[in-house]
Amino acid sequence: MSSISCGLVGLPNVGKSTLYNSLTKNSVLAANYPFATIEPNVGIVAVPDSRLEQLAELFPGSKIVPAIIKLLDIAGLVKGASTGEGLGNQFLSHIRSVAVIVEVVRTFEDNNVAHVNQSIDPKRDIDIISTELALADLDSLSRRLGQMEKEAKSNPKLKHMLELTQKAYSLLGNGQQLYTQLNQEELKQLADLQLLSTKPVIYVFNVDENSLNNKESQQLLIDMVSPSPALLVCAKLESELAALEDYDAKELRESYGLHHSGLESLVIAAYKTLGLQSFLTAGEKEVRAWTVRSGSTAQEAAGEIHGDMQRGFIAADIVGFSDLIMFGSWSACRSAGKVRTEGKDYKMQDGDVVEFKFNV
Ligand SMILES: Nc1nc2c(ncn2[C@@H]2O[C@H](COP(=O)(O)OP(=O)(O)OP(=O)(O)O)[C@@H](O)[C@H]2O)c(=O)[nH]1
Ligand SMILES: [Mg+2]
Repeated sequence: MSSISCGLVGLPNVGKSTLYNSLTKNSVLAANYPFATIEPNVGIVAVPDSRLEQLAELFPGSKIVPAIIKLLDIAGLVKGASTGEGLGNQFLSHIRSVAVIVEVVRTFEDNNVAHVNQSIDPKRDIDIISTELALADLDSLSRRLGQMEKEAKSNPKLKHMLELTQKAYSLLGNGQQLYTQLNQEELKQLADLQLLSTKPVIYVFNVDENSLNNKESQQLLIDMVSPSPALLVCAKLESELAALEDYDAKELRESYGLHHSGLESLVIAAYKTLGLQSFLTAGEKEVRAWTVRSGSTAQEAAGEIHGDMQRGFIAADIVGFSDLIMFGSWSACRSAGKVRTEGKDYKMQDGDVVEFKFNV
């Protein structure tokens, strides 16, 4: 869980790199992760969380360590990528490594920016990308299926897996997406096959500035991809905002009716899509946010911090974020009876501030 990765995918020239640059530059909280570029196109982005700044005020001198996500700027995909067109298979493998596909779709008009298919048509562009991903998966599935059919004859235990693989193959053949058509259990069983279409997709429509306020056209785009989540951003505006001081950026953003930064919107969507939540730790040294799956237990959460903490888990002292802010310190919360001691099976809640007790 320690770092989830989102891959920016889409046709060439739709604004992926513009968005990537502005999102990674915008990462103000990342001061302690000296905006690490792992490769030229992999960035570490701080998960915006205003609770950390509030907590840091209670612990003067503590440093803020945000949760992070990895963002990959993947080269543009073209029709025929699955058979090796463009950069072809090489970067399909980059997509295999991500937890969420962030598909950037162009709707902005600009005669100075060429469109690979000459016209603005988001539906067509989405279909091209889905088709390429599906073709790549059909290719790997058809190779797997031949082998599985043989193996299943001598090993009846494999029959279920064979049937599921056949089901995936026919869904893809019928133009369906595996992520939206299969249940969680089926997706888990298929995980080893590393299919592209089993990954959740968040659609990011790169719109004109003046469409940011147009609720009607926004709804059409949202409906186009529903039930998948969709965001509307203007990458050009995001890159202008990234160059401004926080206060000025906020003011300009609000003049467009936007209450969240592009990064915040993306992180909110990614957490929701992947079923993630945050818990917090706070002390003299650092205040820090950690990411876990919703429904994680206290013992699993401890493992996020250190394997020893999970293995030697004794208990978790927990105070709600707003109680800690209201009472101002752990000891004041203790005296007020706001600190609960929970055992290993306690289900973590978003915004729990935790001190783990453990044996090594
Ligand atoms: N008008 C306008 N131009 C944009 C916007 N976003 C990106 N562009 C321009 O579109 C061109 C392509 O943008 P990139 O971000 O490089 O596109 P890309 O998707 O990374 O392209 P590839 O890496 O080739 O796949 C650049 O000239 C950008 O300045 C936008 O929101 N509005
Ligand atoms: Mg690019």
